[in-house]
Amino acid sequence: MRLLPYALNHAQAVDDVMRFIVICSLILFTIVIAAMVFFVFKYNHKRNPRATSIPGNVPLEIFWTVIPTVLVLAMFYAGWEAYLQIRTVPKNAMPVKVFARQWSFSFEYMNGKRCDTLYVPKGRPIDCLIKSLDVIHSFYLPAFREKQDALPDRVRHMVVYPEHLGVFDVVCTQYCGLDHALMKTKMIVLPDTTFDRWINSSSTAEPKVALGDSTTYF
Ligand SMILES: [Cu+2]
Repeated sequence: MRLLPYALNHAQAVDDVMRFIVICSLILFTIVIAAMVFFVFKYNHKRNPRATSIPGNVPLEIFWTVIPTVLVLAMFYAGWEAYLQIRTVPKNAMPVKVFARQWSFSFEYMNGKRCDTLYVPKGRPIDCLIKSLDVIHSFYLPAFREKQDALPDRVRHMVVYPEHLGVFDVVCTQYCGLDHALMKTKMIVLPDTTFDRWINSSSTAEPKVALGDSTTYF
Protein backbone atom coordinates (compact mmCIF):
# COMPACT_ATOMS: atom_id res chain seq x y z
CA MET A 1 0.00 0.00 0.00
CA ARG A 2 1.37 3.43 -0.91
CA LEU A 3 0.62 6.38 1.31
CA LEU A 4 1.44 8.75 -1.56
CA PRO A 5 2.83 8.09 -5.01
CA TYR A 6 6.54 7.57 -4.63
CA ALA A 7 9.42 8.23 -6.90
CA LEU A 8 12.25 6.10 -5.64
CA ASN A 9 13.45 3.44 -3.24
CA HIS A 10 14.15 5.94 -0.51
CA ALA A 11 10.46 6.89 -0.45
CA GLN A 12 9.68 3.20 0.02
CA ALA A 13 12.03 3.11 3.03
CA VAL A 14 10.33 6.14 4.60
CA ASP A 15 6.88 4.63 4.03
CA ASP A 16 8.05 1.36 5.62
CA VAL A 17 9.26 3.19 8.74
CA MET A 18 5.98 5.10 8.91
CA ARG A 19 3.96 1.89 8.63
CA PHE A 20 6.11 0.16 11.28
CA ILE A 21 5.57 3.03 13.76
CA VAL A 22 1.82 3.21 13.09
CA ILE A 23 1.42 -0.56 13.56
CA CYS A 24 3.43 -0.53 16.83
CA SER A 25 1.36 2.40 18.08
CA LEU A 26 -1.92 0.68 17.20
CA ILE A 27 -0.89 -2.51 19.04
CA LEU A 28 0.16 -0.52 22.13
CA PHE A 29 -3.01 1.55 22.00
CA THR A 30 -5.14 -1.61 21.89
CA ILE A 31 -3.26 -3.18 24.83
CA VAL A 32 -3.53 -0.04 26.98
CA ILE A 33 -7.25 0.47 26.29
CA ALA A 34 -8.02 -3.25 26.84
CA ALA A 35 -6.14 -3.20 30.19
CA MET A 36 -7.95 -0.04 31.23
CA VAL A 37 -11.40 -1.48 30.44
CA PHE A 38 -10.46 -4.74 32.21
CA PHE A 39 -9.42 -2.92 35.41
CA VAL A 40 -12.52 -0.71 35.36
CA PHE A 41 -14.71 -3.80 35.43
CA LYS A 42 -12.65 -6.06 37.65
CA TYR A 43 -11.81 -3.51 40.35
CA ASN A 44 -14.89 -1.35 40.44
CA HIS A 45 -16.29 -0.24 43.79
CA LYS A 46 -19.09 -2.85 43.91
CA ARG A 47 -16.75 -5.80 43.56
CA ASN A 48 -13.91 -4.29 45.57
CA PRO A 49 -15.29 -1.99 48.25
CA ARG A 50 -11.89 -1.95 49.99
CA ALA A 51 -8.80 -1.15 47.92
CA THR A 52 -5.74 -3.35 48.46
CA SER A 53 -2.34 -1.74 48.70
CA ILE A 54 0.29 -3.14 46.32
CA PRO A 55 3.71 -1.80 47.29
CA GLY A 56 5.56 -2.93 44.16
CA ASN A 57 6.34 -5.71 41.70
CA VAL A 58 9.91 -5.88 40.42
CA PRO A 59 9.40 -8.37 37.52
CA LEU A 60 6.47 -6.27 36.25
CA GLU A 61 8.50 -3.05 36.52
CA ILE A 62 11.34 -4.63 34.51
CA PHE A 63 8.87 -5.94 31.92
CA TRP A 64 7.22 -2.57 31.25
CA THR A 65 10.55 -0.77 31.17
CA VAL A 66 12.37 -3.16 28.84
CA ILE A 67 9.60 -3.71 26.25
CA PRO A 68 8.94 0.01 25.50
CA THR A 69 12.70 0.71 25.47
CA VAL A 70 13.30 -2.01 22.86
CA LEU A 71 10.33 -0.77 20.81
CA VAL A 72 11.45 2.87 20.85
CA LEU A 73 15.03 1.88 19.94
CA ALA A 74 13.71 -0.25 17.04
CA MET A 75 11.69 2.73 15.76
CA PHE A 76 14.71 4.99 16.11
CA TYR A 77 16.97 2.55 14.26
CA ALA A 78 14.52 2.14 11.35
CA GLY A 79 14.15 5.93 11.04
CA TRP A 80 17.88 6.58 11.38
CA GLU A 81 18.73 4.13 8.57
CA ALA A 82 16.27 5.81 6.18
CA TYR A 83 17.48 9.26 7.27
CA LEU A 84 21.14 8.45 6.62
CA GLN A 85 20.36 7.64 2.98
CA ILE A 86 19.49 11.26 2.27
CA ARG A 87 22.20 12.81 4.49
CA THR A 88 25.21 10.85 3.26
CA VAL A 89 26.50 12.53 0.12
CA PRO A 90 27.91 9.95 -2.33
CA LYS A 91 31.19 10.80 -4.12
CA ASN A 92 29.60 10.82 -7.59
CA ALA A 93 26.78 13.19 -6.57
CA MET A 94 26.13 16.21 -8.76
CA PRO A 95 25.95 19.39 -6.63
CA VAL A 96 23.12 21.85 -7.30
CA LYS A 97 22.60 25.02 -5.29
CA VAL A 98 19.00 25.49 -4.15
CA PHE A 99 18.00 29.03 -3.21
CA ALA A 100 14.75 29.74 -1.41
CA ARG A 101 13.38 33.26 -1.10
CA GLN A 102 10.02 34.95 -0.57
CA TRP A 103 8.34 33.36 -2.54
CA SER A 104 10.12 31.20 -5.05
CA PHE A 105 12.86 28.64 -5.53
CA SER A 106 15.79 28.97 -7.91
CA PHE A 107 18.63 26.64 -8.77
CA GLU A 108 22.23 27.12 -9.79
CA TYR A 109 24.46 24.46 -11.32
CA MET A 110 28.20 24.29 -10.79
CA ASN A 111 28.94 25.83 -14.20
CA GLY A 112 26.89 28.88 -13.20
CA LYS A 113 23.75 28.02 -15.14
CA ARG A 114 20.59 29.16 -13.35
CA CYS A 115 17.00 28.05 -13.59
CA ASP A 116 13.66 28.33 -11.78
CA THR A 117 12.81 24.69 -12.49
CA LEU A 118 15.09 21.99 -11.13
CA TYR A 119 16.29 19.89 -14.09
CA VAL A 120 18.20 16.77 -13.13
CA PRO A 121 19.53 13.74 -15.01
CA LYS A 122 18.01 10.34 -14.35
CA GLY A 123 20.16 7.90 -12.40
CA ARG A 124 22.68 10.33 -10.90
CA PRO A 125 22.53 11.30 -7.22
CA ILE A 126 21.96 15.02 -6.73
CA ASP A 127 23.52 16.84 -3.80
CA CYS A 128 21.15 19.74 -3.10
CA LEU A 129 22.96 22.58 -1.30
CA ILE A 130 20.03 24.38 0.26
CA LYS A 131 20.11 27.97 1.47
CA SER A 132 17.62 30.72 2.08
CA LEU A 133 18.11 34.30 0.92
CA ASP A 134 15.74 35.73 3.53
CA VAL A 135 13.53 33.92 6.10
CA ILE A 136 13.35 30.19 6.88
CA HIS A 137 11.76 28.10 4.12
CA SER A 138 11.58 24.37 3.55
CA PHE A 139 12.50 22.51 0.37
CA TYR A 140 10.10 19.59 0.05
CA LEU A 141 9.82 16.86 -2.59
CA PRO A 142 6.64 14.93 -1.66
CA ALA A 143 7.16 12.09 -4.15
CA PHE A 144 10.64 11.52 -2.69
CA ARG A 145 9.54 11.91 0.96
CA GLU A 146 12.40 14.36 1.41
CA LYS A 147 12.36 17.71 3.12
CA GLN A 148 14.99 20.10 4.40
CA ASP A 149 14.62 23.54 5.93
CA ALA A 150 16.34 26.33 4.02
CA LEU A 151 18.14 28.55 6.52
CA PRO A 152 19.49 32.04 5.90
CA ASP A 153 22.86 31.57 7.56
CA ARG A 154 23.98 28.09 6.57
CA VAL A 155 23.96 25.56 3.74
CA ARG A 156 22.20 22.24 4.31
CA HIS A 157 22.67 19.07 2.22
CA MET A 158 19.98 16.76 0.96
CA VAL A 159 20.65 13.94 -1.49
CA VAL A 160 18.04 13.09 -4.10
CA TYR A 161 18.21 9.97 -6.27
CA PRO A 162 16.05 10.50 -9.37
CA GLU A 163 15.34 6.95 -10.52
CA HIS A 164 12.45 7.68 -12.89
CA LEU A 165 11.87 10.21 -15.64
CA GLY A 166 9.11 12.55 -14.65
CA VAL A 167 7.80 15.84 -13.39
CA PHE A 168 7.70 16.15 -9.61
CA ASP A 169 6.31 18.81 -7.28
CA VAL A 170 8.63 21.00 -5.23
CA VAL A 171 6.93 23.01 -2.50
CA CYS A 172 7.82 25.16 0.49
CA THR A 173 6.55 23.61 3.72
CA GLN A 174 7.66 26.24 6.21
CA TYR A 175 5.23 29.12 6.57
CA CYS A 176 7.20 32.06 5.23
CA GLY A 177 4.80 34.92 4.69
CA LEU A 178 1.97 36.14 2.52
CA ASP A 179 2.54 34.05 -0.61
CA HIS A 180 3.87 30.93 1.11
CA ALA A 181 1.10 28.82 -0.48
CA LEU A 182 2.25 29.89 -3.95
CA MET A 183 5.90 29.03 -3.32
CA LYS A 184 6.33 25.97 -5.51
CA THR A 185 8.04 24.75 -8.63
CA LYS A 186 8.83 21.47 -10.42
CA MET A 187 11.69 19.04 -10.51
CA ILE A 188 12.00 17.50 -13.96
CA VAL A 189 14.03 14.32 -14.36
CA LEU A 190 15.49 14.13 -17.87
CA PRO A 191 17.34 11.35 -19.72
CA ASP A 192 21.01 12.04 -18.92
CA THR A 193 21.97 12.74 -22.54
CA THR A 194 19.25 15.42 -22.78
CA PHE A 195 20.39 16.89 -19.48
CA ASP A 196 24.08 16.91 -20.46
CA ARG A 197 23.29 18.62 -23.76
CA TRP A 198 21.29 21.29 -21.96
CA ILE A 199 23.72 21.91 -19.11
CA ASN A 200 26.68 22.22 -21.48
CA SER A 201 24.96 24.50 -23.97
CA SER A 202 25.47 28.23 -23.76
CA SER A 203 21.80 28.85 -24.50
CA THR A 204 19.69 30.24 -21.65
CA ALA A 205 16.58 28.42 -22.94
CA GLU A 206 15.08 25.67 -20.76
CA PRO A 207 15.49 22.12 -22.09
CA LYS A 208 12.85 20.69 -24.37
CA VAL A 209 11.05 18.10 -22.31
CA ALA A 210 9.97 15.04 -24.27
CA LEU A 211 9.76 12.36 -21.66
CA GLY A 212 7.52 9.84 -23.42
CA ASP A 213 4.36 8.02 -22.42
CA SER A 214 5.83 6.27 -19.39
CA THR A 215 6.49 9.57 -17.63
CA THR A 216 5.22 9.95 -14.09
CA TYR A 217 3.68 13.19 -12.92
CA PHE A 218 3.25 14.09 -9.29
CU1 LIG B 1 8.79 29.56 1.77
